[in-house]
Amino acid sequence: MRTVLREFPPMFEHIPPYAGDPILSLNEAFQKDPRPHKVNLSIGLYFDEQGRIPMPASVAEAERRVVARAGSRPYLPMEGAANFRAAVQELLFGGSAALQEKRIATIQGVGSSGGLRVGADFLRAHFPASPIYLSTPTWDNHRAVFEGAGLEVRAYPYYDASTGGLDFAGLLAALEAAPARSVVLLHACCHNPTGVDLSAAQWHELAVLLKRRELLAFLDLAYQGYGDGLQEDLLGVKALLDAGLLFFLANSFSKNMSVYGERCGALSVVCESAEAAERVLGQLKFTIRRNYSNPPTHGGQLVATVLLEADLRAQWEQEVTQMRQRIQSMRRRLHEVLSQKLPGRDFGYFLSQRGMFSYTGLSAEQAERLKTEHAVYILRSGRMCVAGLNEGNVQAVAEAMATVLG
Ligand code: KET
Repeated sequence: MRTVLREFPPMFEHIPPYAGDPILSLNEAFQKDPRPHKVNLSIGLYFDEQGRIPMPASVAEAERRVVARAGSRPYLPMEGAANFRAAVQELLFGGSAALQEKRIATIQGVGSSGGLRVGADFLRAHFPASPIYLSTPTWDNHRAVFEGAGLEVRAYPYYDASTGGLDFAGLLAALEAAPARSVVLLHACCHNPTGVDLSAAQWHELAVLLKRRELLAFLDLAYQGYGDGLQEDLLGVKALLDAGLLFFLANSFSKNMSVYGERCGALSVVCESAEAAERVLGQLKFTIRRNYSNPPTHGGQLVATVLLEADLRAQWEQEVTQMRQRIQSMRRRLHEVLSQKLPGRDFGYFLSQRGMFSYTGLSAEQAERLKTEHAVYILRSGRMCVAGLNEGNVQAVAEAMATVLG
């Protein structure tokens, strides 16, 4: 008979508990809330009019085609599937000189989070003295990803609470003072959490500054199509390309194809020459190999099929338009009810902010009251996912907001 010893030499006593992630923890709390009328406006997920996470018809059909064609499953190359990478380059950089001249290194990521992390590891290794500047505020995980990779994280002003708009002068002043070769993280469109974006003229002015000050931009494009359109939302990318800048771009298909759990995204680096792009790609592969070796197959093939097969591409573009327009109509409904309930207050920011999120201006206490008294979940920062609203809940949510604001 073997006796099992129940006395273990302590090994993990020093491991601290995990405080949790502000977005994911709130989403988990929502799942456990038994109240039937609860509304989830916490995490950045697009819900349809019925409150479901949609399966776009284009993606469903792509999946049928992918499964029908699927055979053996060898490892993908470290940099991902060639068709996926080419399709992503065409979507993001189609028609540009950089693409024609083969100056762009693109790897398939594990969501855009994976692309951000691979880029962060690359920067840590090859730009060890460069700090990274993040907007105030930004997606919480930006700090975590870049700090986690060992980069020094600094901040630049972005949101002006007094206007609900952009502090462009503050942004320019901070970047003007940043040391050459600093990295600047920019939301390519639909800024998370504020919904406040740069205009075309502001992108242009920023690009000139980045170039003059020799700063390295790192764009995060997680909401392509949710602002003004798939092409229109590349305004910032195009401004940087036109200015002849070299930059990083992490992009995601989580939201615009509703493939969150498949972890689909990419990282692209625009370089000065085809030869430099080869070397950069090589070092990105090295980073991937020592992290997770190579990406998974399935999600990337869904994305590639939607992007490359003309019928599915056209259908997807329509589906993205519908998602965007539904969010915009929810913005108008929210604005309408709040303006009725609290006359004299200006809720115009709900209309001018773009993408999935609005920065409601609610305090952490007011957000807490929304949750405990009304079963409406928004982040403590006051960020609301407008894409969680529908005709069935928007009136109640707006009234609840008016109550806690009033
Ligand atoms: N960048 C930004 C700006 C972003 O908001 C998210 C996700 C990501 C990257 C990650 O995307 P992915 O491709 O799935 O790795 N944001 C939502 C979900 C989350 O926090 O993970 C959110 O802000 O709610």
